[in-house]
Amino acid sequence: MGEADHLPLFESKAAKGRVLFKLYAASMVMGMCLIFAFRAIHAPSGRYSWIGLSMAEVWFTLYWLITQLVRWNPVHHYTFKQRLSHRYEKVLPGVDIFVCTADPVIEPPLMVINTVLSAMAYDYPPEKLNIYVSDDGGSELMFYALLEASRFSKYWIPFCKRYKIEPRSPSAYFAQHHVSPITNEWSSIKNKYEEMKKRIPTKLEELTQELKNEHRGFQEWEVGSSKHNHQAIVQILIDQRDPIAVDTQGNTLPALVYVAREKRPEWHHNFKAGAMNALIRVSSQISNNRIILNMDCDMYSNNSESIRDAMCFFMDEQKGHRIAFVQFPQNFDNLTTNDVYSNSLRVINAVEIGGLDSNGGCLYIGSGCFHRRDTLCGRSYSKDTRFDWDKENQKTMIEGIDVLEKACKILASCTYEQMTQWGKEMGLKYGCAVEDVITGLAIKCRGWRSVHFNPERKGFMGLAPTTLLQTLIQTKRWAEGDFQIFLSKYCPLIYGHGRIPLKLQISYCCYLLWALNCWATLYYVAVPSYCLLRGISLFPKLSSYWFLPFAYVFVGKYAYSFGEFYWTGGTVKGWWNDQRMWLYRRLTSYLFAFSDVVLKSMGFTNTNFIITSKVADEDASQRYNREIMEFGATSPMFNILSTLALVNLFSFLKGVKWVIVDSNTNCFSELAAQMILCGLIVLINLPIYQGLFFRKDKGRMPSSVTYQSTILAILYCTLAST
Ligand SMILES: *[C@@H]1O[C@H](CO)[C@@H](O)[C@H](O)[C@H]1NC(C)=O
Ligand SMILES: CC(=O)N[C@H]1CO[C@H](CO)[C@@H](O)[C@@H]1O
Repeated sequence: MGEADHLPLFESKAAKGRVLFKLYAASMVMGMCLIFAFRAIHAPSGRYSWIGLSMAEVWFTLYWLITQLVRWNPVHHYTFKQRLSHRYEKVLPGVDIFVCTADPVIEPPLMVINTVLSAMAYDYPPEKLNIYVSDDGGSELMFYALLEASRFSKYWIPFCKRYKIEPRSPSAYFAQHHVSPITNEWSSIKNKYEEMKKRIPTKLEELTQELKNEHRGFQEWEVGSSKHNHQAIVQILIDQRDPIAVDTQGNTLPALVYVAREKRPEWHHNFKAGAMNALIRVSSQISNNRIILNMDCDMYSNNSESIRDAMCFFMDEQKGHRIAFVQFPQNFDNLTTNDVYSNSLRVINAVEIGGLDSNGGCLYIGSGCFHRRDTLCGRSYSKDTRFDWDKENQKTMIEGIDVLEKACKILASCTYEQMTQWGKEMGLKYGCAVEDVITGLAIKCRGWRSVHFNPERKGFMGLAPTTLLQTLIQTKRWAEGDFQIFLSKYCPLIYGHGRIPLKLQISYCCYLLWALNCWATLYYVAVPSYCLLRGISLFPKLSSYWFLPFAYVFVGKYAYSFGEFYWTGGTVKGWWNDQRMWLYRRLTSYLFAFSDVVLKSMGFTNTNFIITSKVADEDASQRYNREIMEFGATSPMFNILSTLALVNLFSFLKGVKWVIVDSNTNCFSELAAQMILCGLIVLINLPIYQGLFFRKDKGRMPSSVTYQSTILAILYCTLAST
């Protein structure tokens, strides 16, 4: 063994500039203390709006402190793949890759097979890769598409490896390389891909008997079966024990398995968590690899070396044995330059999750995550835990593909989980909209650590929502699930007590308390404008020294947020859009998430009163690419946003009238802070006024929203002025 054999496989570096950051945070705390002093000293007796505003400020401060904790000391990790391959190339462990899809309409099979192909083409010994696709749509179209993918992979994988092309999702690759950079082999592969695309039917009627005759697997779809009612289907499309499972160069292909777990109307299927657990069991019967990679069907691999990156963490001799999972951030490749819906998760990925990591372990966020199989299945950490990578995997003993498929079908049946710990102590947890977050928390509470790996070149690229409503509803689902966890027995402050560090418990609250943020923000947007109309002052005069801490905290907070955004690669306009979405998420997504959690806990279950239309027509995607905000649907969320935008506009105009027309400068000094606040809210809401009154395209606010919110806003302002 040489000297080099003792060098670690990864290293961690703390972020720079922490001293400056800590000084900044301390000065902000001083500013906030002065604000509370002002609120206490100048409190007019019996004014509820004052008390309310003070409470909102208390909340902002508490939440701000939590967000500082996750920024206190972020870490970044770097891997050494050369060392890994030098030491362990021969004994690299096998990997089971899970791809989950739920609906062949929303998630077209073509997109899913692109993800699958990118996974099959990882730069890793192919005999150690096994791809499992869980199709909760139970769709023959999906099955056919996978069959085509299994054939195309024989050409695609050798092509990728010979020319070291990136990314290895064919559609992403051909979209980025319009002209042949290589040889005429390129054209031949592209033609094969285009032909395959044409062969994959998009409607069930197009799936003829002739096509079905190509694989015996289609017999599994019984007459009358449907998405919600069918038997378990397990089909091994590429069986590595089969001598014909080789690519055009004679190399083994990664295994490919199609799984549609049994669905019956009377059995609850537990969404993605249920699908993942079925895959864990089925894969244990077939390949039983000790590392599991979980990908969403719209998240293709953008870096063929990601598995090796992950192995650098798991196989590190010093620290690897304690790491349960390695999470890659989610990145999106269909964002526009200024990211009008602020979907990039830029600051969360680059700063916050890294901070959680140093506080005791990052979140598991569902996609792009490598797990150890046994930690996912409930194993606890102990000091003596060691992993012996040299030992061969326990491969299945079952001979014969039919027998194996039959054995797997039992594992994917509805009744299998009855009276077991699945969904509780084993696998992903059930009963929560964000099953991933709660599962990751439970793993850490069993003593494990996790790693957030955010390399320069992104590992996984997916699709972000492309309309305002879709974005708000996605955020609502996350906020709702997170808040549910906070109120459940899994609340990190209780469940994590004594199991994970206190700073990690609190860091978790940064996300679990998203929903609660709605009240303080709503108050700050609605009440100062109301008081402005009444001429009631809620902030110190411009000329008073007390104005300074307010100004300092306000400017400090936004200057810092701008710096962070810009430094992580955002644009100026992107930051402004981010601030707008920050506001909209709080006023709608968080509010609805909060109410849904409360209503559900009181026993009202059918509270899904928001319906999304998923159809994105040609016009809509053009507007998206031109960064024009898309409304175009009726939703109570839009009513709230428009009403508040109008209320602030009216108050602001009234304030301007006082100052300019009535030349009431005394009044201006008293109400200046409120006018600035309203003015900023008006500025950030410009797209809403446009959507309400000036736009003619289909993405404008529906006229019913315009009428309702105008009437509501006028009522509110009349109430304030009388
Ligand atoms: C995705 O991978 C390509 C190379 O295939 C790289 O050029 C690009 O920067 C990656 N995308 C991101 C966002 O890192
Ligand atoms: C900028 C960009 O790539 N936008 C695309 C994102 O995805 C939607 C839907 O798939 C496309 O319509 C956009 O063109």
